[in-house]
Amino acid sequence: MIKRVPTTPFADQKPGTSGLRKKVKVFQTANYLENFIQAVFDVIDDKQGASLIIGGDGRYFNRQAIQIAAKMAAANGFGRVVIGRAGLLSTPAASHIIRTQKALGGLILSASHNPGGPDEDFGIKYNTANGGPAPEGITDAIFHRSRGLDHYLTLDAPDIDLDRLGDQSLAGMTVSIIDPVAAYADLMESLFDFNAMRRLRDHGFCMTFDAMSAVTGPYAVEIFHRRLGFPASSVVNGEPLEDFGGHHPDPNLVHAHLLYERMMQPDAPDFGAASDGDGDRNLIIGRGRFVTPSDSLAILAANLHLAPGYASGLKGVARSMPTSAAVDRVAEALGIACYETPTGWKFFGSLLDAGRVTLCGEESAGAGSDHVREKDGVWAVLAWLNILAKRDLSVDGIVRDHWARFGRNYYARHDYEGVATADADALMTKLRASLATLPGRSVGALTVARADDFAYVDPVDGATSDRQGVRILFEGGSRLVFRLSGTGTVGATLRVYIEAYEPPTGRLDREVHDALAELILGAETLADIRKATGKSAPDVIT
Ligand code: VG1
Ligand code: CO
Repeated sequence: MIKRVPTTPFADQKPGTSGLRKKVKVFQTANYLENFIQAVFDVIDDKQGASLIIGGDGRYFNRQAIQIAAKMAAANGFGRVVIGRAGLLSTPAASHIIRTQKALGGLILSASHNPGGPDEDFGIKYNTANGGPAPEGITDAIFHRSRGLDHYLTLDAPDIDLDRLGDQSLAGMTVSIIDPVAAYADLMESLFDFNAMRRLRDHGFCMTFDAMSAVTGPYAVEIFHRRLGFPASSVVNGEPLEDFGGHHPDPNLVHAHLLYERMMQPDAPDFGAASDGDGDRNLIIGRGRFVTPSDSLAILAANLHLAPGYASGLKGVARSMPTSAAVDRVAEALGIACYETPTGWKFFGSLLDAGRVTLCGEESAGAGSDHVREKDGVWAVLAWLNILAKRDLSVDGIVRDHWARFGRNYYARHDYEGVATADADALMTKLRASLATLPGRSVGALTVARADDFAYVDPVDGATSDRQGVRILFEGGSRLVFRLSGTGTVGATLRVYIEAYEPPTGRLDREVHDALAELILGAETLADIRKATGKSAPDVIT
C-alpha cells in the first residue's frame, strides 16, 4: 500500500514569515506540495502513532492538498489525523485543537489574507505541539531537508470523505473528521462574559461582522448569532468560498472598504469588525472610528482584565518591532514586561509558553493571547465586545479616553508591492550601509537619535534572529521602520512603517496623514523610495 515516489528537490521551498506561500499553479506542479510535506515529516521526530491536525481556510486547492497530506501522514507512520469538516479550520482553531488533542503538530493550509482561486495564492505551514508556528530553527531545517529530498512516501488509497463527521480508517491510520467550530466556540465562552454581551445586545447595541467569504463565517454565525443572539444578518459574507468571492480576504481599509464606509455613516451599527482568510487577523471599527491595530493592542492591554479569562491581569505583553509603541506605554503604567520581537507570530511562542506574556500583537491586524499560540481574529472581536459591555463608552469614546491617558501614536504603513527583488534588495542594502551616518541627522524638525538593523535574542531560549528590519528612531519617540515582506508571492514588497508620538497634552485629533507628513517626507529623503521602486506613491496604505 505504501508508495515510495522518487522526486527531485525544488530550490524555492524556504518558509517565509508565515510558512510557504506560492501561487496555486506552483503548488500544483508535480511533487511540489508532496516534497514540502515530506521535508516537514522528515525533520519532526516521534511520528509513529502520533496525532496530526490538518485544516485550512477553504481556499481553492484546500481539499486536494488535504487528501495529499492525509495519505502522506498515513504512509509516514502517524496514528491519527484530525481534520475539520469540509477541510476547514481557522488558524486559531487549529492551534487550539493541536493543544487540546495533544497532537505532535499540525499542517495549516492557508495563504491568509492573500486572494484565492486557480490563479491566486496557496500556502502551507507546520505548527508544533504547543499549537504555534514552527520556530525558525525548525523552518530552517525543513528548508534544508527539502533541498536534499529524493523521494516521498504516500499511499495508493481512495480519498477520504471530508464532509462526514466521525472516524474513518486510512491504511490503519484513524482519520477523525471533527466539527471545526464547537471546541473553539466553547473556549471563547470560557474566556469572555457572554451574559454581559447578551445584555449589551438587549440594550439595542448593534454589530456587524464581515467574514469576507473566508473561514470565519461558520465561527461568526455560531458565536455572534447562535450563542450571543445577535441577528443572523449581523454576519455578512458568512459562507466560505474557494475564491473569497473574488476579493482579497484582507481586513484593512482598502479591502474592507464597504464595511468602513458603512461604519462612517451616522446610522451605522455601534460596532463593526472583520477577519481575514484564515481567521487570525481582525479589523475593529466603531461608528465613525477606525481603530488602528496598534491602538487596539494597547487598548486591549489596558482593558482586558474586564474579561473573566483575564481577571487576574496580564503577566506581560509583546509586540512585533514594527508595531507602534502604544502598548509599551500601557505596560509601563501597569508595571508589566513588554517584549519587542521580529515580525511573525512564531516569535511570540516561547514567551507565551514560558508564561512571560499574556497578550501579543502586531500592527498587521493581529492580536491574541495565551489561550492559543496564533493570533486570533474572532477572539479580538469578542475581547472588544466584552470591554464595550463593561465600559459605558462607545468605541470612539474608549479610543479617545485611551489617548487622553497615554497619548497617541499616530501610525501608518506604506506598502510598495511587486517591486523588482533586486531593486528592493538594493534599497535595503543602501539603507543598512547608511545606518552609522544617521544619528544626529535632521529630517525637518526631527533629529535621528538612533538607527539600527533590528536583531533579536529570544529571552527564553537564546535563539537569535538578525536583519529583521531597519529602525530609525527620532528624539521624542517618532520612528521609521523599513523591511521587506516575507509573505508575498510576486516580486518584493517594501513596507515602510511610520510612527509619531503625541503626548496626552498634545494634539490628539489630527488627521493621520498630516501628523505623519514630515516623517513621510523623511522616509523618502533617507531611502530614495521613488527612485528605487519606480513608484510615485505606495500601493496600499494601512
Ligand atoms: C505579514 C505581516 C506580519 C504577519 C504575517 C502573517 O508579514 O506584516 O505581521 O505576521 O503577514 O500574517 P510580512 O512578512 O508580509 O510583512 V497572516 O494573517 O498571514 O498569518
Ligand atoms: Co491570516
